[in-house]
Parts: sequence; C-alpha cells; structure tokens
Amino acid sequence: MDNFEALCLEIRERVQPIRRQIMGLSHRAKSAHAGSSLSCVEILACLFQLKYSPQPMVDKLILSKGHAAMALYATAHSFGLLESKRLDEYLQNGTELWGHPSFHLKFPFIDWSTGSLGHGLPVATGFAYSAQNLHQNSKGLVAAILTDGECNEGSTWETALFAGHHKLKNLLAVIDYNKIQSFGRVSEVLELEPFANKWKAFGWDVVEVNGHDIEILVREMTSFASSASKPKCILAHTVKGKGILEIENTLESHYLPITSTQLDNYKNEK
Ligand SMILES: Cc1ncc(C[n+]2csc(CCOP(=O)(O)OP(=O)(O)O)c2C)c(N)n1
Ligand SMILES: [Mg+2]
Repeated sequence: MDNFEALCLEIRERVQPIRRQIMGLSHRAKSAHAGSSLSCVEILACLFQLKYSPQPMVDKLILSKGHAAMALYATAHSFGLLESKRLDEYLQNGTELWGHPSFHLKFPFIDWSTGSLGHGLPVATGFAYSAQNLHQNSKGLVAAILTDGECNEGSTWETALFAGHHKLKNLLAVIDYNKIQSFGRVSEVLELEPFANKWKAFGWDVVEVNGHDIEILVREMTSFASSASKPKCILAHTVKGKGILEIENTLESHYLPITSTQLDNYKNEK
C-alpha cells in the first residue's frame, strides 16, 4: 500500500464513527442541523487529516458553516483533540460545546468563530493574504468549508474577487454543495448555476467532485497544496443528511433531531 492509499484508508475508517457520533449528539441534545453536519463529514475528515499530520499541509481550517458544529466536534474527537467526556457535554447548560464554534474558548481545532454565514471565506482570505504577503515564512493552506446557501451572500463574492485578484495560492474553499438551504432548494431560492463558471470567472481554479469520495477529495487537496498558482475552489457535490436514507436530501434534515430509531438503524446497518 502506498502513502496515498494508506492516508485514504485512515480517513475512511474515521467516517462512520464520526457519523455515529453526530447522530448521537443530535439525538441526545435534540439538536437541529444534523443534515448539515452529516453532509460535510468526508470533507472535514480529509482536511483534519491534512492538518493534524506529522507534516501538515493545512495551516488553518475555518468551518464557515458553523451550524455544522456537531461535525466539527465529532471530527475533533476522532482525531483525539476532544475527550469523550467533553463531547457528551454538547449543548448542555453551563458547558462550552456550543451550537456554533467559538474561537474564544481556545479549543485547538477552532481557528475562528463561525455561525454567521458569509464570513468564513472573508476571514480565511485575510489569513491567506497575510501569510502570503506579510509573513512570507508561513507555510500551509488556509482552508474554508462553505455552504451553497452562503454563496447567496455578497461578502462571499467580494472576497472571491479579492482572492482571485491577489492570486492567493494558499487559499482553498471547499463548498458543501448539497443543493438545500434552510428554506428550500438552491434552485428555487437563488440559483447558483453555472456555479463552477462563476468561480472561474473570479480567477479561481475549480473542480467539481463527489464530496463523499475520500480519494478524490484528498487528491484535489494535496495536488493543490503542492502546485497552486491561484486560489482553488472544490465544488463538492454532497447529500444533505448523508447516511440516513429517511432524511437524505430533505429540508427536514436541517431542523429535526435524529430519532432513537434512526440511530439504532444506523448502528445495526453498519
Ligand atoms: C448570516 C446568516 N443568516 C442566516 C443564518 C441562519 N441559517 C442557519 S443555517 C442557514 C442556511 C442553511 O443552508 P446552507 O447555508 O446551504 O447550509 P447547509 O446546512 O445546507 O450546509 C441559515 C440561513 C445564519 N446562520 N447566518
Ligand atoms: Mg446547503
């Protein structure tokens, strides 16, 4: 097995336990945003693997879709950055694992507070610009995980323009393109297509991939890290609620907590 295969295998082995953790958290805390969290598991696991490796490729990781905090916490737990005891405190009164990640709590895996959509890419771009132009010694990528919904925000496109103009070759945006927002489908609320062409027109390298395919994600992330000349956007086609057939690709998955039956079925199936 070569290094690439070994890396992908390691990530793949984390995916189901992370999904199970997310389901458990949503069920116990009766938390919304299970669908949002399940949608970005592979993307997060790949970026964590590249960030927390002996030779890190990712320097900063901003989960712009802060409402998917359960995915961030479950992934951090998988990588040994968050104890089980603390994970169990999610959304409990008087504890720190809030519904959106807060930088001020000083968890090592939270590089910026997020939750207000449309701000993750601007902040990531600031970090990337500063690393490229002001701190020439800075190494590694600045990565942001965005949603399709926040590509309705002007702030995202202002930043895309700025990053393209400055050829920020250390900036990676991964868009969790699950085609659903909180009040409807992207195609009904505000169509984004031709989405890839828009990013290209703003001066970005763009690829469209299956956002649940570990090999493709890792290949695109690592090839970018070694040979970029401009910022890159990975348009990751995903399924909201991925993992539970009953809620996959539904608007309800944005709001409804995971039920005990869904949790049991998932455990039994895998
Ligand atoms: C600026 C802002 N407006 C509104 C919200 C409330 N809100 C939470 S999630 C969401 C949209 C969810 O759809 P999407 O952004 O596509 O994320 P997904 O869960 O599908 O990944 C909205 C509008 C917010 N967090 N920030
Ligand atoms: Mg969406």
